[in-house]
Amino acid sequence: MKKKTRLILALDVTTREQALSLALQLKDYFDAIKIGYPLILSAGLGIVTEISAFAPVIADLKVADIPNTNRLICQAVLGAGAGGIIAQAFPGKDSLQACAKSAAAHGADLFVVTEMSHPGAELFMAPLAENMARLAVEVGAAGVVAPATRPERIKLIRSIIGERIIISPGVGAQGGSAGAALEAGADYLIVGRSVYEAEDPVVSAKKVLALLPPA
Ligand code: OMP
Repeated sequence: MKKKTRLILALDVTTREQALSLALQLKDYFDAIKIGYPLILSAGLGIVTEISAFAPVIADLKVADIPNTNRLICQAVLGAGAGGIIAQAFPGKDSLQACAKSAAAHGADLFVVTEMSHPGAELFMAPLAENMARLAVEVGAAGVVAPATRPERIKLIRSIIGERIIISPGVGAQGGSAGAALEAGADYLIVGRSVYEAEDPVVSAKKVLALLPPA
């Protein structure tokens, strides 16, 4: 994933047609397109292959199983063409290592969730976020996911992971500020509904871009 716009599109739509139309219109405004359960379960794994043909795809499957199952999940989606995968750290080091190994075998990037962006994440995830970040470093992940809704947490995670990549959801629909997240240390912002649900998604993407502070 080359850093140009610093934006990642969360493509959480549920038909192949809508996904392809949005991806084609928006690909130049985003450095990658994130595809997760809503789209893959509706349109099939083939959508990963189709979109990967013209844009880098991050598979947001928040992989969180035993090592062997993690390996099978990663193989399926990375084999379909995704260049990145998001996994959870809480199942432990062996589980995360299985994802790291599979990512390395495919030349793909592993991103590890530290603490999620929604309010409920404060209960169980926030107290453990630093451990999750340390585990991401230990397994050699390319980067982590950290919340734009809590920029002070991005700063903390940055102090743990050094130069690794931070991708940060929660801008727009969840109320987070793009400028604050970038200033706190995020490398990329993940943006979904505020763009793909807009009356004109291209205009909305351009607006988000125009409001970003200089790189
Ligand atoms: P919007 O809230 O519509 O901009 O979308 C945010 C996207 O980021 C969705 O695809 C979420 O599933 C994802 N996400 C979060 O919102 N919070 C997190 O903590 C982690 C993710 C993620 O891993 O991408």
